[in-house]
Amino acid sequence: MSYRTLSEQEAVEYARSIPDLFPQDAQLVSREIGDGNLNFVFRIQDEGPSGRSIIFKQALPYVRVIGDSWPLTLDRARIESEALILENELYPGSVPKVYHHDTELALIVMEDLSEYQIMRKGLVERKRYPNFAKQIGTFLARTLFLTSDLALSPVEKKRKAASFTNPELCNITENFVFTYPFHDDPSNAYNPLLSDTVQRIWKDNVLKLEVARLKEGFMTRGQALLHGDLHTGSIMVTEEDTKIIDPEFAYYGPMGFDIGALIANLLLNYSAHEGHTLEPQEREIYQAYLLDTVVQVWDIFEAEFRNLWAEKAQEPYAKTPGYLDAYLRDVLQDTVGYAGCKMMRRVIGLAHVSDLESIEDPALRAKGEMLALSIGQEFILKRSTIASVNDIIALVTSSTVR
Ligand code: SR1
Ligand code: MG
Repeated sequence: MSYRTLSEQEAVEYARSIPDLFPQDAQLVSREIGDGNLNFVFRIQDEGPSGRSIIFKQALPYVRVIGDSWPLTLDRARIESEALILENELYPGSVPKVYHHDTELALIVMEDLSEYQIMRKGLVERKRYPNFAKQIGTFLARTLFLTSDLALSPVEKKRKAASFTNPELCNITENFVFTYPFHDDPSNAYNPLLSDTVQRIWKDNVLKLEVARLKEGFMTRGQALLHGDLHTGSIMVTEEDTKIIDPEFAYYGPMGFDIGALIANLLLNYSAHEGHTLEPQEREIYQAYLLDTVVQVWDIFEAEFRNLWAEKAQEPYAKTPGYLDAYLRDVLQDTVGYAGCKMMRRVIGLAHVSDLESIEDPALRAKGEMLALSIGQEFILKRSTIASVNDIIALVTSSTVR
């Protein structure tokens, strides 16, 4: 079948055609539930006794949030399905199961995680996830280490990098994360109360030089297979479990980009709490929980990465004294720099986050947004001074609105 976007009814017919997915007498209903920037997402459910449900994710040939003026490759569905399958091999159970992939229709049929919640929504409701740091820290260590030159032969790694070449999705990140928010671009959309601050950022050539260096790293440093868009909207959680979804931006890039994306989004929630109407004590307690989560994520990532290095490193220099420490320090400093860019783009650029957008009063929202911009700038400018995760926390807590 050549490419066409599926209607809800066509999605049902397609689901019936996949062997063993539903019982023969299933009473299937389908609903388009996608609220992301790029794709269609259908939930297809048997209203009969099995009660079974699955997810269809279909890529559109353009950026959904922009429209057909920004065409976008359908190959991202292949990349996403191959990344999910590989991530499940590297850390079983960390991603939804893939049941079927149709290259022509750019369609992935996968496990429905309806008992899970998008983590961003949970954080806006100030929920806590006791196992999250352990699970995501392990996911990061395993997926990054095990796809890098540290664990694979150089030939195998380059073959993987070639099959995950993802130019059009990288181009979105290059523009919407690294370029447009730092220039007066028509795609930007920021709170008018931030106007003076944003104008100052656009004129800050010291900051822009550092963003240019970080962008260059994103474009040229193929260290490991990244998820590529690891914000808290790409993570689904229950109180016990974590699943990572949506790796359509996967490509070979700098490890710190994934860890930085995650930390940025925890800190966007932290910043948003400056603007939410709350008892000061309640705010402080939740912000402390978020900072503690950042520390735990890094600590678990580092501990797992060190274990993997000791057990599985193939690189001949792996036993050279000082190499592991130097490697991790570079990843940490990249993490901080990329976290800074990711925080700033969500305030100035096209794509915002509900952590901040759920604050209705623009003046209160500006408090959170200003803090996010302040932390972001500190991270970008001071990343080379960072030697431990506690240094990151010190930069956050010393950041004030400026
Ligand atoms: C123009 S698309 C904006 C963003 O949506 C995705 O989730 C990525 O973060 C992308 O940058
Ligand atoms: Mg996504």
